[in-house]
Amino acid sequence: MEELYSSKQVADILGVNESSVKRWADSGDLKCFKTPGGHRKFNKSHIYDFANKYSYNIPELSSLSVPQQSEIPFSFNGSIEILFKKLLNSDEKEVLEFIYSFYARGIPLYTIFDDLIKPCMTKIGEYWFSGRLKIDDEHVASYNLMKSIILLNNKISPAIPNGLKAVCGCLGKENHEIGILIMSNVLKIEGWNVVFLGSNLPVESLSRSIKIHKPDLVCVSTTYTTNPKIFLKDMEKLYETSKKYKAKLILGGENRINAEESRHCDKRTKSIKEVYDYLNENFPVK
Ligand code: B12
Repeated sequence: MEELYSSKQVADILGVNESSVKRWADSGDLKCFKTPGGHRKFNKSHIYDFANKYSYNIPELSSLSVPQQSEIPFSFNGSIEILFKKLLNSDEKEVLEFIYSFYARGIPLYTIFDDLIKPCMTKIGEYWFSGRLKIDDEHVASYNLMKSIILLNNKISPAIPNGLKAVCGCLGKENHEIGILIMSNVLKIEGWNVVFLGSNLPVESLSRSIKIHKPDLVCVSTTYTTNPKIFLKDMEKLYETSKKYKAKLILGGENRINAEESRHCDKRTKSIKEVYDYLNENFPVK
């Protein structure tokens, strides 16, 4: 009997996220069969045709074993250094081409955001802190990055709308908005309807947005807090509002406040990879 592969298995073979496989299958780029229950199933020629057309380097598929995603994580080697220079010395189009080149080679978006962009910006922060970069350099880099992240969404065709809605923003006096921009773009690519509120939001405004839009998911990003007590109080209020409107609340970002922060949300994470896993579990694609 012909061996058929699930979306998850094909994702492991190609080294991409399962939702990308479902999106390509739905757009017809990756051929598949549908079971009577609506599940996508792939045979070897579906997978080989797609891999050849889009230059994915995949192992030979033996009939007995389905290869799992490589144990060895992808390494960006000198790419962080190259991106660092591009962010400071070139424009958003060059930055976009550079970032996109990894996506085109099949590197998952979450890996690009967590393991290339985030460490590169950390390096910019270290250079600023030690005086090797000035504030204007940091601003050039931040805006080049933000513009390229927005442009990236135009290059990646989003999944068919999944009927889910998210509200994304930063609480209080938070100016760091790149994390939440990334999060909202990831959701859009996954087919979500996203209300993007940006930085510096009073808790009342975020709560108001929840009441108006009645989202399934609320995402908040935190990097720097002038007053942790106020921040925690705001998170507590926001969590109450989210629960009242039956939305899940995710708090992301590098800020280390204290152990209490994870009590006022459904998920506390510092990575995009983790959020994919959380979304797959809590909002499975039909
Ligand atoms: C760019 C930058 C700025 C820019 C921000 C521009 C903008 N529009 O966003 C500007 C110039 C405004 C700025 C201002 C300040 N900054 Co600043 N800034 C940075 C820098 C260099 C990069 C931050 C960044 O964008 N990183 C890249 C993103 C992608 O990373 P990320 O946010 O962590 O997001 C990742 C994950 O955390 C996660 N994630 C994030 N959010 C979310 C949300 C959800 C829902 C999920 C699931 C995941 C998720 O996904 C992302 C991908 O992995 C950092 C350096 C660093 N180490 O981070 C300093 C840094 C954060 N800044 C710092 C400081 C001190 C400041 C200022 C106080 C400086 C000043 N004296 O004015 C102000 C604070 C302003 C304020 N009230 O917020 C310090 C903070 C130290 C601390 N924690 O106490 C840092 C660490 C620099 C340093 N080395 O000292 N900054």
